[in-house]
Amino acid sequence: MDHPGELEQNGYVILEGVLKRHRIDALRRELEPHFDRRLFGRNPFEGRKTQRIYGLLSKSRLFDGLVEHPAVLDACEATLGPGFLLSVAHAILIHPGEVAQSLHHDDSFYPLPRPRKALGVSTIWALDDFTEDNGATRIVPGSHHWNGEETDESAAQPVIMPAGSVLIFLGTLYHGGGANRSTGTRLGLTIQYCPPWARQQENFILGVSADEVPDLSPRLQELIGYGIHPPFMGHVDGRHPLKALHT
Ligand SMILES: O=C(O)CCC(=O)C(=O)O
Repeated sequence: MDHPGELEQNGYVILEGVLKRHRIDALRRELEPHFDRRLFGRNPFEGRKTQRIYGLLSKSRLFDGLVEHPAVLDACEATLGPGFLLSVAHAILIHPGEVAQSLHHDDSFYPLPRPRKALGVSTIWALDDFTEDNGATRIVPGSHHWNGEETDESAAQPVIMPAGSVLIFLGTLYHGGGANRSTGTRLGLTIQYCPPWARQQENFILGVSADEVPDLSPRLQELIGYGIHPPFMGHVDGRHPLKALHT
């Protein structure tokens, strides 16, 4: 499948069977103690019946492989160009009774008029089966071309996909969490990327402890911000940030 071409044309692509059962279970186990804190969304956008675990890279190294998944990185490179950055990585557990989240696009905080090129690539990794009833992400195919003044709720479709799938979509595509009318929870991870010159949503330099940075792969170090976007964006006192970290 030509993912970048499909992504550009439809605004999204769904890859099934990317994670095997044992890996899904391991990821779920890492999140359990954090969900046990029973912290819920603080506003309708986060979801009053939704739990979010932010800062995944500061909680476990098991998420690194998802952030660096080659199919996702290829899609990012095609859309955002070389040197793109990780913008945010968090988990979303939608509980029964949650209402649908409002439709939005993830690169909306870059205040540039639409229609325009995407200034982000987002992913939603399904760690549960996403069904019509349990809060599957809703997307509006083709809405990456919208001019930003219309949001047609009736055009939204649920992304039905088995656990282990990943939905990849452009930062310009309208989408939102679904209402959970089932009796179980729906677990997904959202991992998002931005162009190399844009501000990341998460501050990884503070979020990932400096002691842990050497444990990350060189690619992941670069993705979270330990790199230079030519000619000199990201320097520390005129030097590469990794040199500054090691002295
Ligand atoms: O959880 C989902 O399915 C989507 C959530 C989302 O789009 C968001 O919180 O920005």
